[in-house]
Amino acid sequence: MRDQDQSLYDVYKDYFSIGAAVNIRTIKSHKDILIKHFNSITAENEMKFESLHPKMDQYDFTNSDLIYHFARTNNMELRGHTFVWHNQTPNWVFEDKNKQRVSRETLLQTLEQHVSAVVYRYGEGIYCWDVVNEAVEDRKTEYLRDTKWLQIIGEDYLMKAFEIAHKKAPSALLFYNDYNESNPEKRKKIANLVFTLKKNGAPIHGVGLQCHWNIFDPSFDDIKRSFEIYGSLGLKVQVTEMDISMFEFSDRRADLVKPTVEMIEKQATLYEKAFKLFREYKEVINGVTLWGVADDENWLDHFPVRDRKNWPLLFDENHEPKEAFYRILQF
Ligand code: HAH
Repeated sequence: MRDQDQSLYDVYKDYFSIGAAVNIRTIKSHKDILIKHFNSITAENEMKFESLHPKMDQYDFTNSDLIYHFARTNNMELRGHTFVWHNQTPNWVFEDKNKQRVSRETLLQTLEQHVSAVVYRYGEGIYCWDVVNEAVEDRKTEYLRDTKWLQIIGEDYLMKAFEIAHKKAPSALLFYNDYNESNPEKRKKIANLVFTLKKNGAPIHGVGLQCHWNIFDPSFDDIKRSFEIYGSLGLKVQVTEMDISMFEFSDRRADLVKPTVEMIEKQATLYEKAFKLFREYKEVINGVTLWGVADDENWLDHFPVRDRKNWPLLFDENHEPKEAFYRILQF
């Protein structure tokens, strides 16, 4: 029988690394849990385009350096998140000084310079990158999300992004990353996208499945089928941003003070079943990352309902292990 004195990443050492999203506060406030239980980290925001490169002629590595040094000091893997995304990317990337849309060549050049500067700074200290994040449209009738990257560069922007990333970071593992990955319609599009990229010779090494789930959705059958599909593409698979919200996505209730016993049990059961499934896919899965450390600080406290508390992670508000933690530790 395992107990909380055991390290989560140590228990999983023959399977995959165990990661957490961190920020400049949690590398201090959650340091003890991170060092004991996690051997990989991802910067929640600090390595996004707007954080690293707020103005054309200005890079800011202050916060990303703190995260990089935390990983190095504690011998942890560091995932890079993210180069090409429709969010948290400053306007100057897409518009010139006169507010005119830049050309395809200019945007590709901007991306190349950005990737080059970031890789020059961190080199092999970042072992993999989410090269493109969330390029697939959620609406059933459309395929690629209508973004400025797509509008300005055209449909080959993903291929170009992977080529640039590979040219500048030849030893990094390169991922396509997305959410709603277990929704049958979207999953078909994501699998098709990465399969086509690979078939066309893109230097893509893996697919990142965000796995932002809740205790009602997706169904475990859909999750299982998704791993069968993604696991058969001939690429590495990573779970990149896992959490299990207590609320269905469209549920806007904001009156819950603490989760019920049933909610905690449902969450623990889903974490348990999911990690059992991940272990079965250990040949293709080379990393599982949670999108946070403990329930006292997590992005779902603000999203999609402002100021609504949520409890999606493995450790509680007092940094104590939750039922879900014990279930994934004991197998
Ligand atoms: C993710 N989007 C992003 O990849 C990550 O960078 C951010 O910090 C948080 C979540 C997920 C997402 C979602 O679950 C629902 C709607 C839009 C985006």
